[in-house]
Amino acid sequence: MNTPTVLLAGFEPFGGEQANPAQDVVRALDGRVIAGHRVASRVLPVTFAAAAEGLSETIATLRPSLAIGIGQAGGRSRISIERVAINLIDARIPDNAGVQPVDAPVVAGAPAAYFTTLPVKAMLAALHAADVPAEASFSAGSFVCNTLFYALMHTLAAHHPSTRGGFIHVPWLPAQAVRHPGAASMAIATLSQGIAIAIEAALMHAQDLHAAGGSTH
Ligand code: PCA
Repeated sequence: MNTPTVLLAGFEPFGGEQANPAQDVVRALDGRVIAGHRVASRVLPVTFAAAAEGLSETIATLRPSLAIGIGQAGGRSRISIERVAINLIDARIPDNAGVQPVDAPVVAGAPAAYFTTLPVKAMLAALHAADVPAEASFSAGSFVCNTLFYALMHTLAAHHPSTRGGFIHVPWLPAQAVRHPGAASMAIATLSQGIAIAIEAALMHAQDLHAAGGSTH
């Protein structure tokens, strides 16, 4: 029998940056076996047109147990597990193809939002137990990451209800934060360890923990 799979999709650099921690971390974990599942990584272009292209085919081929997108959220200080994907694009900057949609849907006529199907609280507990800074987030923004997250959850809901999916935003790398005084960063070793722990916790918890969370933002 084939080893079950976890699909991990991370983005190329964008917005004038030379690196993207999301690209580095998915490459670092490609092929890694976590809780009996092999990680299959993909690096995605930061464009509205292509980010979700081929997503349904990849999922139909790999039939992953989990599908997780990873993106850079410059300025955030912790690994941020996203809870909600919204059906809205409102681009603060142009994407890597120079396209900057304003107030457009990701999928016309589709639901306003989807919740992640990852066990967020269990993943946070595992990360904190390993001393990795992590938080839950209620907004993945309205740029390309949210578009991928929404397209992923829409595809899973329609065609692959047994595959759980979600999105994780990550801080800048230290080399990027050098040019952003005052901004937090996370070293690639901590980030790789953290994403591996998050995947393991998701695989080990079919049900999420009942633990208080929430925030004022
Ligand atoms: N972060 C961007 C898009 C690509 C990435 O890594 C975002 O948060 O939308």
